[in-house]
Amino acid sequence: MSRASLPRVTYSNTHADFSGVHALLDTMIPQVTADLLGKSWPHRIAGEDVADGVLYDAWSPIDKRMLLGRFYNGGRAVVDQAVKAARAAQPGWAATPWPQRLALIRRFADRLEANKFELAVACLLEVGKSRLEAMGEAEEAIDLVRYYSHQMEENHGFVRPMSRAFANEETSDRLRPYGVFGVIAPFNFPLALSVSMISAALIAGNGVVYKPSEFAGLTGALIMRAAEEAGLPPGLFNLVCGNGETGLAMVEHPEFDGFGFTGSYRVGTSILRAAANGAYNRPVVVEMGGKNPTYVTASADIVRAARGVMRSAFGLQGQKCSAGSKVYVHADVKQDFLDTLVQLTQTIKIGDPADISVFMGPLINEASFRRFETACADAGRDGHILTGGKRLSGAGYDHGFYVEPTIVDGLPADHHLNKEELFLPFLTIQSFTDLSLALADGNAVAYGLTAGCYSQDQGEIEQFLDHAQAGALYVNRASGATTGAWPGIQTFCGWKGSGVSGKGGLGPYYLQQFMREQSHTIWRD
Ligand code: UN1
Repeated sequence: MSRASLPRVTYSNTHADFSGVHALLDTMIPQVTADLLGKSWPHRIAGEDVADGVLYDAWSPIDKRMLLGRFYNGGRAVVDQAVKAARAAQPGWAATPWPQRLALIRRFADRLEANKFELAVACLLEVGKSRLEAMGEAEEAIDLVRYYSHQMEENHGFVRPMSRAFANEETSDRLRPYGVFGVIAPFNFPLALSVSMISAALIAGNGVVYKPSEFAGLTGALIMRAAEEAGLPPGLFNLVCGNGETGLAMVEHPEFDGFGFTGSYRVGTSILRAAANGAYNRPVVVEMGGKNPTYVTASADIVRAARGVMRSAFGLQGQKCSAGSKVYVHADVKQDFLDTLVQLTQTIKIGDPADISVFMGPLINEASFRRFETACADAGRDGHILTGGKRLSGAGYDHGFYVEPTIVDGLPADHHLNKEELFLPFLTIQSFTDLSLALADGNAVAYGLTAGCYSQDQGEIEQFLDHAQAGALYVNRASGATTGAWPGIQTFCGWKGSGVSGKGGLGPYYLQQFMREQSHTIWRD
């Protein structure tokens, strides 16, 4: 089968035949390991390598002896150089008619597509994603660029004629780029979330300085390479690697006109505050965490509910802001649901994600592993661990951060494990008899990203859709209770602590956030 005729992996087409994709991955995984790992990756500024800063080694969470690559922790001087390069290139880009900009951006999507197996394998090795999570993400990144490009076109470049106050007065409304955006991306979806922010900023006519997560520099460098292959003007899009200090140097630099950030609530909030510290407040397009509930009512299809909850709680080891981290189950079906869910969870294969049968790879790092240990200790003390709770050891596990998917019952409703985002394969269970009280409790968290419901009762479904306080709601989805949003299909909008602007990625109002409005009124005698 040719590459082009292989089925595309999305997060939700779980029943498709991916044997051809796996056969190609069987050859790509060793090839990418041999070709790409262990190299030094300098920053890329104005189309040039810049080897500046303290060099650090990045190791794979799959096996800490596997050197992913060497990256430079960028300091203030490098950030300054990158923002100046972007400032120099951006006016020309903004002045380029938007259809021409789109032609180049679409070449970027084509390059991502041509390299998608390499990108997915890099993501698998770097972040420890399963094969299908990694392929799904590569496909999502491609679709994001194409979807936002389509939005630009559908909105005619966001220039529209307005009403006339006088016959000889002509007014138009237009959205214009801000200038240069600093894009700070997370480790968990290093392709899709990076590309989402980068492409939206560029399509809108901005320049970009992009900092991938310090745990995802390799995928970051490959995104940069795809953009260069597409022929984006040098300096318009620059890559600066580094840790939180580098991110801080970006948000403290006065020459950025705005920021795109996806990551934790804590860091997102600090960026919102820092961005207000310059001569004036600057825009920040933020997407932050989640504590996403699923409601399983007495009328639910229990097998479907258990499958959807398992996939959303434990896919990518629970390290998604969309992960389903708490379940409210009706008391009448609680035992049946838990029996099914626990049994299904115990069949999960954990290990090296290069293995075709593995569903859960490792946690990203030691800090996550410590958080898991603390959460399990608290859960054992204050509730009952139904399954999981331990680190895996022995052959294949000792050199990575492998833990068991964990389900906990019996915690008090206001326990911190029911309220805080953990970013771990850790699911808490609460039971209810009154759906309205369950919804009120599910809403009583600082986040509002996604929520799920399993029910065969139309009244219950409507109650869920009317009252759940989250940006993406899913009903009766077997492929995922709270995860699996796709560009142009499900908008990913953070309510409350999960976002700020009330508009989300993947949807029709995202691109506009990288532009500012201007009204042109011209009097013609
Ligand atoms: C994330 O959850 O961190 O909806 C990003 C999903 C994917 C990834 C979202 N589009 O699950």
